Amino acid sequence: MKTVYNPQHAGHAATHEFFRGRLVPAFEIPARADYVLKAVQAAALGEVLAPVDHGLAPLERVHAPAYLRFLRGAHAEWRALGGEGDAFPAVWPVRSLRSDVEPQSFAARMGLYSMDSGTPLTAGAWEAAYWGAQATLSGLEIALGDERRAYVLTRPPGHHAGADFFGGYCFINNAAVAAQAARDAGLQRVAILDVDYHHGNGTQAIFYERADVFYASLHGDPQTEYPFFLGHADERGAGAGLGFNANEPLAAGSSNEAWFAALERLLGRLQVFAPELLIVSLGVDTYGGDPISHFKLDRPEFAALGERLAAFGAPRTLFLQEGGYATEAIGLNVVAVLQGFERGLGRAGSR
Ligand code: OKP
Ligand code: ZN
Repeated sequence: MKTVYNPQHAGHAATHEFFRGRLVPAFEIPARADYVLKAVQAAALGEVLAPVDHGLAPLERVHAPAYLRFLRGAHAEWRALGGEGDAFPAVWPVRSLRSDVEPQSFAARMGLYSMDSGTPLTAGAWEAAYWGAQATLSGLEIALGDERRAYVLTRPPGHHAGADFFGGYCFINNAAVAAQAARDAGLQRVAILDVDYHHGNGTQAIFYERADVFYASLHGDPQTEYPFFLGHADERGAGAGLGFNANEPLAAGSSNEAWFAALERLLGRLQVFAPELLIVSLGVDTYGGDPISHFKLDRPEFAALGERLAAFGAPRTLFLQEGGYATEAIGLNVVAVLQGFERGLGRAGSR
């Protein structure tokens, strides 16, 4: 399987994030991608390619142009105001406050365009996220071609980013950009399977009222797990999209048996949908050793996930890197999924 690697990720290097009222060392750090790249190369998974620039237009198909404009200039605005280091929001337009007027104040716009204070907006965040989306679009082209599959190695992740807000370490929603670009390229049915520990609230929201992109996720129950305010089982889509969203929230600490049973339920739904492209939001923070998550998967389970996704038999599959914070293990965990997938394909091919 070919990998598209986003080298601009390294410029997005937060030192700290807010956690329980204090600044703690950041979890979403450049070393994450460095370890995955090493593991991909050590396993000889396949060619590692650089992203091709597709411009802003495919990002604007998913994100509000005003949000993208804000994001591109945000860190410079913060510096101009005397802000030091990474930028953080401090005020949000919650219920009863207006979010339909874009204020002049930078502090106010930081809040308008974000969902939490846990996402450091670094000097390199825009470049890293922009090129992450370009890597995603480049990976999509490979998956839509003769290769039929690709892996996009990028950070920051994307699935919490909404049409007009950042949060949960995410700025540009790569899965949504890929799904929309695939639709624009003529595919009729696209499925996004989100196996990250956290519910992909941004991806769900972007496609919630659409029947052409099915969002399916299994994740830590939002009653106790981030992002807290979305990801419940009763969220099934709305309007034309009713029936095209599926959530499987699992209690923190759930067993691997429970996790795979939930995966089967989602794959059953997706089998009926019969997507022409399966996009996998591949977070490996479901790992037992993850410092911020509470599932128990390990190498054999990641390999089994990859094999199961090959057996699912989507005509085309695009793997996108999302979370995973046990830095030294995430390369091995990701490669276990991708090698499992390749093994599974080999088996299907020999049938
Ligand atoms: C992003 B992705 C831990 C706080 C957690 C948000 C977690 C975002 C996870 N100190 N803050 O889904 O892996
Ligand atoms: Zn996650």
